[in-house]
Amino acid sequence: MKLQTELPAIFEEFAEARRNGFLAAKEIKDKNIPLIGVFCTYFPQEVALAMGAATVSLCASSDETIPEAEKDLPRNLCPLIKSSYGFGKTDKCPYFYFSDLIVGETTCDGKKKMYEYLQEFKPVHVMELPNVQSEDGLILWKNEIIRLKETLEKQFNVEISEDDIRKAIIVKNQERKAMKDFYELSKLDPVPMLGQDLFKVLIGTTFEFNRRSIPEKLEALREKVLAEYKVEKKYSKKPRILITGCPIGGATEKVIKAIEDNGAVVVAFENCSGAKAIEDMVDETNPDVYAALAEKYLSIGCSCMTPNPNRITTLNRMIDDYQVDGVVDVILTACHTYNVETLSIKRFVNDKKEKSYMSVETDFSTADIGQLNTRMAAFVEML
Ligand code: BJ8
Repeated sequence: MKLQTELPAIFEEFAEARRNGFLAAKEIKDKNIPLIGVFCTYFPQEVALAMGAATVSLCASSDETIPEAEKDLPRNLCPLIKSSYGFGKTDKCPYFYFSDLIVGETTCDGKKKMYEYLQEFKPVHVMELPNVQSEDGLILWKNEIIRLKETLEKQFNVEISEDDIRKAIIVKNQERKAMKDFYELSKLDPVPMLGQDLFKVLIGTTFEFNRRSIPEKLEALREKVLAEYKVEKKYSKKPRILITGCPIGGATEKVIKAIEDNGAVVVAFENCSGAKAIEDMVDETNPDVYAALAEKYLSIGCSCMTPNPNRITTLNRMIDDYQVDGVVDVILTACHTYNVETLSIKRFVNDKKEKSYMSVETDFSTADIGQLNTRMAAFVEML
Protein backbone atom coordinates (compact mmCIF):
# COMPACT_ATOMS: atom_id res chain seq x y z
CA MET A 1 0.00 0.00 0.00
CA LYS A 2 1.30 3.48 -0.84
CA LEU A 3 0.78 6.16 1.74
CA GLN A 4 -0.66 9.44 0.50
CA THR A 5 2.40 11.56 1.26
CA GLU A 6 1.85 14.81 3.14
CA LEU A 7 5.46 15.50 3.92
CA PRO A 8 6.53 17.88 1.15
CA ALA A 9 3.64 20.21 2.07
CA ILE A 10 4.57 20.11 5.74
CA PHE A 11 8.18 20.93 5.03
CA GLU A 12 6.99 23.82 2.85
CA GLU A 13 5.11 25.24 5.84
CA PHE A 14 8.41 25.50 7.66
CA ALA A 15 10.02 27.00 4.56
CA GLU A 16 7.40 29.77 4.64
CA ALA A 17 8.02 30.45 8.34
CA ARG A 18 10.40 33.35 7.74
CA ARG A 19 7.91 35.17 5.51
CA ASN A 20 4.93 34.37 7.77
CA GLY A 21 7.00 35.63 10.66
CA PHE A 22 6.93 39.16 9.17
CA LEU A 23 3.23 39.36 9.95
CA ALA A 24 3.76 37.80 13.37
CA ALA A 25 6.45 40.41 14.12
CA LYS A 26 3.99 43.18 13.30
CA GLU A 27 1.40 41.60 15.60
CA ILE A 28 4.00 41.40 18.36
CA LYS A 29 4.68 45.10 17.97
CA ASP A 30 0.96 45.89 17.99
CA LYS A 31 0.74 44.11 21.34
CA ASN A 32 3.69 46.13 22.67
CA ILE A 33 5.82 43.03 23.21
CA PRO A 34 9.52 43.91 22.97
CA LEU A 35 11.31 42.42 19.96
CA ILE A 36 15.06 41.74 20.13
CA GLY A 37 16.98 41.19 16.89
CA VAL A 38 19.97 38.86 17.12
CA PHE A 39 22.83 37.73 14.90
CA CYS A 40 24.58 34.93 16.65
CA THR A 41 24.10 31.69 18.58
CA TYR A 42 26.15 33.09 21.49
CA PHE A 43 23.17 35.28 22.37
CA PRO A 44 21.68 33.82 25.61
CA GLN A 45 18.07 33.60 24.47
CA GLU A 46 16.83 32.72 27.97
CA VAL A 47 17.42 36.26 29.28
CA ALA A 48 15.10 37.78 26.68
CA LEU A 49 12.57 35.00 27.07
CA ALA A 50 12.54 35.58 30.85
CA MET A 51 11.25 39.14 30.37
CA GLY A 52 8.58 38.02 27.89
CA ALA A 53 10.37 39.48 24.86
CA ALA A 54 10.38 37.85 21.43
CA THR A 55 13.70 37.29 19.68
CA VAL A 56 14.38 36.96 15.98
CA SER A 57 17.34 36.12 13.76
CA LEU A 58 17.98 39.13 11.57
CA CYS A 59 18.14 38.85 7.77
CA ALA A 60 21.68 38.22 6.57
CA SER A 61 21.57 35.62 3.84
CA SER A 62 21.00 37.32 0.51
CA ASP A 63 23.12 39.57 -1.70
CA GLU A 64 20.20 41.99 -2.23
CA THR A 65 21.53 44.64 0.16
CA ILE A 66 25.26 44.10 -0.35
CA PRO A 67 25.71 46.96 -2.89
CA GLU A 68 24.26 49.41 -0.36
CA ALA A 69 26.48 47.98 2.38
CA GLU A 70 29.57 48.31 0.18
CA LYS A 71 29.07 52.09 0.11
CA ASP A 72 30.14 52.04 3.77
CA LEU A 73 32.05 48.79 4.27
CA PRO A 74 35.01 47.26 2.44
CA ARG A 75 34.14 45.01 -0.49
CA ASN A 76 36.43 42.21 0.67
CA LEU A 77 34.38 41.57 3.81
CA CYS A 78 32.34 38.45 4.61
CA PRO A 79 28.99 38.55 2.75
CA LEU A 80 27.09 37.77 5.93
CA ILE A 81 28.36 40.94 7.58
CA LYS A 82 27.69 43.09 4.51
CA SER A 83 24.25 41.59 3.99
CA SER A 84 23.16 42.12 7.60
CA TYR A 85 24.48 45.68 7.67
CA GLY A 86 22.76 46.37 4.34
CA PHE A 87 19.43 45.08 5.64
CA GLY A 88 19.78 47.28 8.72
CA LYS A 89 20.68 50.31 6.65
CA THR A 90 17.94 49.95 4.04
CA ASP A 91 15.19 48.72 6.40
CA LYS A 92 14.42 46.02 3.82
CA CYS A 93 14.25 43.36 6.54
CA PRO A 94 11.00 43.72 8.52
CA TYR A 95 12.67 42.03 11.47
CA PHE A 96 15.29 44.79 11.60
CA TYR A 97 12.58 47.36 11.19
CA PHE A 98 10.46 46.03 14.07
CA SER A 99 13.34 45.23 16.44
CA ASP A 100 13.49 47.50 19.51
CA LEU A 101 17.05 46.47 20.21
CA ILE A 102 19.75 44.59 18.32
CA VAL A 103 22.17 42.47 20.34
CA GLY A 104 25.56 41.63 18.88
CA GLU A 105 28.65 39.93 20.27
CA THR A 106 32.36 40.56 19.75
CA THR A 107 32.82 37.42 17.66
CA CYS A 108 34.86 38.01 14.49
CA ASP A 109 36.61 41.31 13.75
CA GLY A 110 34.36 42.24 10.82
CA LYS A 111 31.18 41.84 12.81
CA LYS A 112 32.30 43.74 15.87
CA LYS A 113 33.52 46.67 13.79
CA MET A 114 30.31 46.65 11.72
CA TYR A 115 28.25 47.14 14.91
CA GLU A 116 29.96 50.52 15.40
CA TYR A 117 28.21 51.74 12.24
CA LEU A 118 24.97 49.84 12.77
CA GLN A 119 24.49 51.86 15.96
CA GLU A 120 24.03 54.95 13.79
CA PHE A 121 20.57 53.76 12.76
CA LYS A 122 19.51 51.17 15.37
CA PRO A 123 19.94 50.78 19.13
CA VAL A 124 22.64 48.12 19.51
CA HIS A 125 23.92 46.38 22.62
CA VAL A 126 27.24 44.59 22.12
CA MET A 127 28.22 41.76 24.45
CA GLU A 128 31.93 41.29 24.99
CA LEU A 129 32.54 37.67 24.10
CA PRO A 130 35.90 36.26 25.18
CA ASN A 131 37.99 34.53 22.51
CA VAL A 132 39.22 31.81 24.86
CA GLN A 133 37.10 29.23 26.69
CA SER A 134 39.04 29.63 29.95
CA GLU A 135 38.07 30.17 33.60
CA ASP A 136 38.67 33.90 33.17
CA GLY A 137 36.64 33.86 29.98
CA LEU A 138 33.79 32.24 31.84
CA ILE A 139 33.80 34.95 34.52
CA LEU A 140 33.79 37.67 31.84
CA TRP A 141 30.95 36.00 29.94
CA LYS A 142 28.85 35.53 33.08
CA ASN A 143 29.26 39.23 33.86
CA GLU A 144 28.31 40.09 30.29
CA ILE A 145 25.10 38.05 30.61
CA ILE A 146 24.26 39.98 33.79
CA ARG A 147 25.04 43.25 31.99
CA LEU A 148 22.69 42.21 29.18
CA LYS A 149 19.95 41.53 31.76
CA GLU A 150 20.49 44.98 33.28
CA THR A 151 20.36 46.65 29.86
CA LEU A 152 17.07 44.92 29.05
CA GLU A 153 15.62 45.86 32.45
CA LYS A 154 16.57 49.50 31.94
CA GLN A 155 15.50 49.81 28.32
CA PHE A 156 12.14 48.05 28.76
CA ASN A 157 11.47 49.09 32.33
CA VAL A 158 11.02 45.56 33.63
CA GLU A 159 12.54 43.39 36.32
CA ILE A 160 14.00 40.03 35.33
CA SER A 161 14.18 37.67 38.30
CA GLU A 162 16.38 34.59 38.59
CA ASP A 163 13.21 32.56 38.82
CA ASP A 164 12.04 33.93 35.45
CA ILE A 165 15.39 32.93 33.97
CA ARG A 166 15.15 29.45 35.53
CA LYS A 167 11.75 28.95 33.86
CA ALA A 168 13.12 30.21 30.54
CA ILE A 169 16.02 27.74 30.79
CA ILE A 170 13.51 24.88 31.03
CA VAL A 171 11.55 26.17 28.00
CA LYS A 172 14.69 26.52 25.87
CA ASN A 173 16.00 23.10 26.93
CA GLN A 174 12.69 21.52 25.89
CA GLU A 175 13.00 23.27 22.53
CA ARG A 176 16.60 22.03 22.08
CA LYS A 177 15.60 18.50 22.95
CA ALA A 178 12.73 18.57 20.43
CA MET A 179 15.04 19.91 17.71
CA LYS A 180 17.61 17.25 18.47
CA ASP A 181 14.99 14.46 18.50
CA PHE A 182 13.82 15.70 15.12
CA TYR A 183 17.14 16.01 13.33
CA GLU A 184 18.30 12.70 14.78
CA LEU A 185 15.82 11.06 12.40
CA SER A 186 18.56 11.46 9.81
CA LYS A 187 20.62 8.86 11.65
CA LEU A 188 18.41 6.34 9.84
CA ASP A 189 19.89 4.75 6.74
CA PRO A 190 18.37 5.24 4.22
CA VAL A 191 17.30 8.70 5.39
CA PRO A 192 13.61 9.48 5.92
CA MET A 193 14.01 13.02 4.51
CA LEU A 194 16.41 15.00 2.38
CA GLY A 195 18.88 17.40 3.96
CA GLN A 196 17.08 20.18 2.07
CA ASP A 197 13.84 19.36 3.89
CA LEU A 198 15.52 18.93 7.26
CA PHE A 199 17.09 22.34 6.74
CA LYS A 200 13.70 23.98 6.10
CA VAL A 201 12.58 22.75 9.51
CA LEU A 202 15.76 23.88 11.29
CA ILE A 203 15.56 27.38 9.85
CA GLY A 204 11.75 27.62 10.00
CA THR A 205 11.80 26.91 13.72
CA THR A 206 13.96 29.97 14.39
CA PHE A 207 11.12 32.17 13.11
CA GLU A 208 8.52 30.76 15.49
CA PHE A 209 7.89 33.47 18.08
CA ASN A 210 5.94 31.25 20.42
CA ARG A 211 8.90 29.19 21.62
CA ARG A 212 6.68 27.11 23.90
CA SER A 213 4.79 25.71 20.89
CA ILE A 214 7.92 24.33 19.21
CA PRO A 215 8.28 20.95 20.99
CA GLU A 216 4.72 19.92 20.21
CA LYS A 217 4.97 20.96 16.54
CA LEU A 218 8.27 19.17 16.05
CA GLU A 219 7.10 16.03 17.80
CA ALA A 220 4.01 15.89 15.55
CA LEU A 221 6.23 16.28 12.48
CA ARG A 222 8.66 13.65 13.74
CA GLU A 223 5.85 11.16 14.18
CA LYS A 224 4.56 11.84 10.66
CA VAL A 225 7.99 11.39 9.11
CA LEU A 226 8.52 8.14 11.01
CA ALA A 227 5.06 6.81 10.13
CA GLU A 228 5.71 7.39 6.43
CA TYR A 229 9.15 5.85 6.72
CA LYS A 230 7.73 2.68 8.22
CA VAL A 231 5.35 2.26 5.27
CA GLU A 232 7.68 3.34 2.48
CA LYS A 233 11.37 4.23 2.11
CA LYS A 234 11.27 7.23 -0.21
CA TYR A 235 15.03 7.50 -0.61
CA SER A 236 17.61 4.88 -1.44
CA LYS A 237 20.93 4.51 0.40
CA LYS A 238 23.34 7.22 -0.71
CA PRO A 239 26.70 8.63 0.41
CA ARG A 240 26.08 10.52 3.65
CA ILE A 241 27.40 14.07 4.07
CA LEU A 242 27.84 16.27 7.14
CA ILE A 243 27.99 20.06 6.63
CA THR A 244 30.18 22.14 8.93
CA GLY A 245 31.69 25.65 8.77
CA CYS A 246 30.01 29.04 8.51
CA PRO A 247 26.26 29.43 9.03
CA ILE A 248 24.24 28.81 5.86
CA GLY A 249 20.73 29.69 4.76
CA GLY A 250 19.01 31.60 1.94
CA ALA A 251 21.49 31.98 -0.93
CA THR A 252 23.95 29.43 0.47
CA GLU A 253 21.39 26.63 0.50
CA LYS A 254 22.80 26.15 -3.02
CA VAL A 255 25.50 24.01 -1.35
CA ILE A 256 22.96 21.53 0.09
CA LYS A 257 21.22 21.40 -3.28
CA ALA A 258 24.47 20.79 -5.16
CA ILE A 259 25.33 17.90 -2.81
CA GLU A 260 21.91 16.29 -3.15
CA ASP A 261 21.58 16.93 -6.91
CA ASN A 262 24.82 15.02 -7.38
CA GLY A 263 23.91 11.78 -5.70
CA ALA A 264 24.59 12.24 -1.97
CA VAL A 265 22.39 13.22 0.95
CA VAL A 266 23.05 15.69 3.76
CA VAL A 267 22.41 13.87 7.04
CA ALA A 268 23.70 16.42 9.53
CA PHE A 269 24.45 20.11 9.96
CA GLU A 270 27.13 20.77 12.58
CA ASN A 271 27.24 24.54 11.92
CA CYS A 272 25.23 27.32 13.56
CA SER A 273 22.29 26.60 11.28
CA GLY A 274 22.15 23.18 12.91
CA ALA A 275 23.60 21.33 15.88
CA LYS A 276 26.26 23.78 17.11
CA ALA A 277 23.93 25.60 19.50
CA ILE A 278 21.49 22.78 20.13
CA GLU A 279 23.50 19.76 21.23
CA ASP A 280 24.32 20.95 24.76
CA MET A 281 21.64 21.84 27.29
CA VAL A 282 21.81 24.49 30.00
CA ASP A 283 22.35 22.83 33.40
CA GLU A 284 18.94 23.14 35.13
CA THR A 285 20.38 21.97 38.46
CA ASN A 286 22.93 24.80 38.80
CA PRO A 287 21.55 27.21 41.46
CA ASP A 288 23.51 30.05 39.77
CA VAL A 289 21.46 30.65 36.62
CA TYR A 290 24.00 33.09 35.17
CA ALA A 291 26.85 30.61 35.62
CA ALA A 292 24.72 27.90 33.98
CA LEU A 293 24.01 30.12 30.98
CA ALA A 294 27.64 31.24 30.73
CA GLU A 295 28.89 27.65 30.71
CA LYS A 296 26.48 26.53 28.01
CA TYR A 297 26.92 29.45 25.65
CA LEU A 298 30.67 29.89 26.03
CA SER A 299 31.17 26.24 25.13
CA ILE A 300 29.81 26.79 21.59
CA GLY A 301 32.49 25.59 19.17
CA CYS A 302 32.81 28.62 16.89
CA SER A 303 36.06 29.38 15.05
CA CYS A 304 36.18 32.75 16.83
CA MET A 305 37.49 30.77 19.81
CA THR A 306 41.15 29.92 20.08
CA PRO A 307 41.78 27.08 20.31
CA ASN A 308 38.42 25.63 19.33
CA PRO A 309 38.35 22.02 20.62
CA ASN A 310 34.58 21.85 21.06
CA ARG A 311 34.01 21.93 17.30
CA ILE A 312 36.17 18.82 16.98
CA THR A 313 34.35 17.11 19.88
CA THR A 314 30.96 17.67 18.24
CA LEU A 315 32.25 16.66 14.80
CA ASN A 316 33.78 13.50 16.23
CA ARG A 317 30.50 12.42 17.78
CA MET A 318 28.33 13.38 14.82
CA ILE A 319 30.50 11.68 12.20
CA ASP A 320 30.04 8.40 14.11
CA ASP A 321 26.41 8.82 15.10
CA TYR A 322 25.25 9.77 11.59
CA GLN A 323 27.49 7.25 9.79
CA VAL A 324 28.98 10.06 7.75
CA ASP A 325 31.00 9.28 4.60
CA GLY A 326 32.17 12.79 3.81
CA VAL A 327 32.42 16.24 5.42
CA VAL A 328 31.79 19.47 3.51
CA ASP A 329 33.21 22.58 5.21
CA VAL A 330 31.42 25.72 3.97
CA ILE A 331 33.48 28.90 4.16
CA LEU A 332 32.01 32.29 3.38
CA THR A 333 34.42 34.43 1.36
CA ALA A 334 36.70 36.45 3.64
CA CYS A 335 35.72 34.58 6.80
CA HIS A 336 39.25 34.31 8.13
CA THR A 337 38.57 32.28 11.27
CA TYR A 338 36.71 29.44 9.55
CA ASN A 339 39.09 29.59 6.61
CA VAL A 340 42.18 29.23 8.82
CA GLU A 341 40.48 26.40 10.71
CA THR A 342 39.94 24.34 7.52
CA LEU A 343 43.40 22.82 7.89
CA SER A 344 42.75 21.39 11.36
CA ILE A 345 39.29 20.17 10.36
CA LYS A 346 40.71 18.50 7.24
CA ARG A 347 43.45 16.82 9.28
CA PHE A 348 40.92 15.60 11.83
CA VAL A 349 38.44 14.27 9.25
CA ASN A 350 41.06 12.66 6.97
CA ASP A 351 43.58 11.38 9.50
CA LYS A 352 41.59 10.69 12.66
CA LYS A 353 38.22 9.72 11.21
CA GLU A 354 39.52 8.42 7.85
CA LYS A 355 36.67 10.13 5.99
CA SER A 356 36.64 12.35 2.94
CA TYR A 357 36.77 16.12 3.36
CA MET A 358 36.14 19.05 1.07
CA SER A 359 36.09 22.77 1.78
CA VAL A 360 33.94 25.07 -0.32
CA GLU A 361 34.45 28.80 -0.38
CA THR A 362 31.34 30.63 -1.49
CA ASP A 363 29.28 33.80 -1.18
CA PHE A 364 25.66 34.86 -1.67
CA SER A 365 25.77 35.06 -5.46
CA THR A 366 24.64 32.40 -7.92
CA ALA A 367 27.80 32.72 -10.01
CA ASP A 368 29.45 29.56 -8.67
CA ILE A 369 26.53 27.12 -8.97
CA GLY A 370 28.01 25.41 -12.05
CA GLN A 371 31.39 25.05 -10.38
CA LEU A 372 29.76 23.80 -7.17
CA ASN A 373 27.95 21.09 -9.11
CA THR A 374 31.15 19.98 -10.85
CA ARG A 375 33.07 19.79 -7.56
CA MET A 376 30.27 17.98 -5.71
CA ALA A 377 29.86 15.42 -8.50
CA ALA A 378 33.59 14.62 -8.30
CA PHE A 379 33.50 14.49 -4.48
CA VAL A 380 30.47 12.19 -4.32
CA GLU A 381 31.96 9.94 -6.99
CA MET A 382 34.96 9.41 -4.73
CA LEU A 383 32.95 8.33 -1.66
S1 BJ8 B 1 28.67 31.28 16.82
S2 BJ8 B 1 29.61 30.92 13.41
S3 BJ8 B 1 26.68 32.73 14.36
S4 BJ8 B 1 29.96 34.07 15.07
S5 BJ8 B 1 30.95 33.90 8.54
S6 BJ8 B 1 30.25 36.89 10.33
S7 BJ8 B 1 32.45 34.38 11.72
S8 BJ8 B 1 33.43 36.40 8.99
S9 BJ8 B 1 28.71 33.98 11.59
FE1 BJ8 B 1 28.77 33.02 13.49
FE2 BJ8 B 1 28.08 33.28 16.00
FE3 BJ8 B 1 30.24 31.88 15.34
FE4 BJ8 B 1 27.85 30.92 14.81
FE5 BJ8 B 1 32.36 36.47 10.94
FE6 BJ8 B 1 32.88 34.30 9.56
FE7 BJ8 B 1 31.31 36.11 8.53
FE8 BJ8 B 1 30.53 34.66 10.63
